[in-house]
Amino acid sequence: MRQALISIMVLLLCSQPALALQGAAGTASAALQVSDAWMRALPPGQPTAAAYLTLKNVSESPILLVEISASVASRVEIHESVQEDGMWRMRAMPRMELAAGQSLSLEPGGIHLMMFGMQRSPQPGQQFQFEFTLASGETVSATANVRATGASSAHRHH
Ligand SMILES: [Cu+2]
Repeated sequence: MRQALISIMVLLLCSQPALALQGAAGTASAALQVSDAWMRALPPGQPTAAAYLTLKNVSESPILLVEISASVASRVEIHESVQEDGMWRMRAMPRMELAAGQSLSLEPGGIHLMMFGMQRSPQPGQQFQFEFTLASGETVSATANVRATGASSAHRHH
C-alpha cells in the first residue's frame, strides 16, 4: 500500500513537466496574438500607469478577453477614452470581444490597459509581463517594453 502511494506521488511529480509543456504548446497556437506591447517610463511614486499593445484574434471564431494581469501591478483594467460634455474621460470596459480575424490597437488617447497598484516605477529598457485570459480558459502572455517618456503626449490618469 505504501509502495503504491509512493508510486502515485512519483507519477504526479513526473507528470508536471508534461503538463507545463502542454501549456506552452497551447500558448503557441492561441486564438489571441498580442504584439508591440509597451508602456511609458514613469517617475517614482505613480500608483497607476497605462500600457499599449495590439491584439489580434487569429482564430476563426469570436474570442472574449475576460482577465488581464501584469507582473508590475496589482490590477489591470481595460479602459476606453470617451468624450462626455466636452471632457475626455476614461471608462473601464468589463471585458473585450474580438471578432474572428479582428485586430485592435490599444494606443495613447484610445483604448489602453490601465494598471493599478504599481509595485515599482517602470524605467526605460525594462520589460514587464502581461497575461491575458480568454473565456475559453486559454492564457496568452506578452512582454511590454518600457519606453522613455515623450514630453509632447503626456496621458494623464485619474
Ligand atoms: Cu486609463
